[in-house]
Amino acid sequence: MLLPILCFPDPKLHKVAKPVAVVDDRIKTLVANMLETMYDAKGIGLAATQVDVHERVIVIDVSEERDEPLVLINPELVWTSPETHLNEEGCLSVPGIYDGVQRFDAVHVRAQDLTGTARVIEADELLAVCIQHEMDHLMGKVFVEYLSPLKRDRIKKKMIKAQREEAQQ
Ligand code: K2U
Ligand code: ZN
Repeated sequence: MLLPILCFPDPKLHKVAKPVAVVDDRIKTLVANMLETMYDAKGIGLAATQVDVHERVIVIDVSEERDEPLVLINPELVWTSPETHLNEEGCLSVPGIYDGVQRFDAVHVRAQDLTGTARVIEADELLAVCIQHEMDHLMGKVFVEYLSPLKRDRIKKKMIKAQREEAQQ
């Protein structure tokens, strides 16, 4: 089922997610709902924090065909490249806002999959950017926090205005 996505500046987006103790049916249902929600929202990634579940679960699909879902449970960065680059980012929790964020070019992430088996994923390009963006969400961080306070305040006002208008319709 589709899950509502929290919108910045909702304070719940800043909660720190807790590790998943057991990859059980509840987590499997959560992952299925997160994937459905991500595909419906045309996103290439979604963190549990964004659907107001504060546990360390991320779903990603950067494939062209939108048919290669990646599930990261209790992800942890085990290696980051020395090189970083600036990348234009968007966020399903900050609709309509795109701006540059500095990210590692490549990362290695250790995470459990839906069977609970841990493995290391070596990522570069868009997948590396997406993983870093989603892992920030689990730490309660939204990409607009990397921007200047001036830009961030402008975005906050814009989002509040948009949400107010939406409520009035
Ligand atoms: O809100 C989210 O976490 C989904 C993000 C994931 C993402 C952000 C920046 C860069 C890569 C991934 C996006 O809203 S998904 C939308 C999107 C689609 C293609 C390219 C960039 C962003
Ligand atoms: Zn996001």
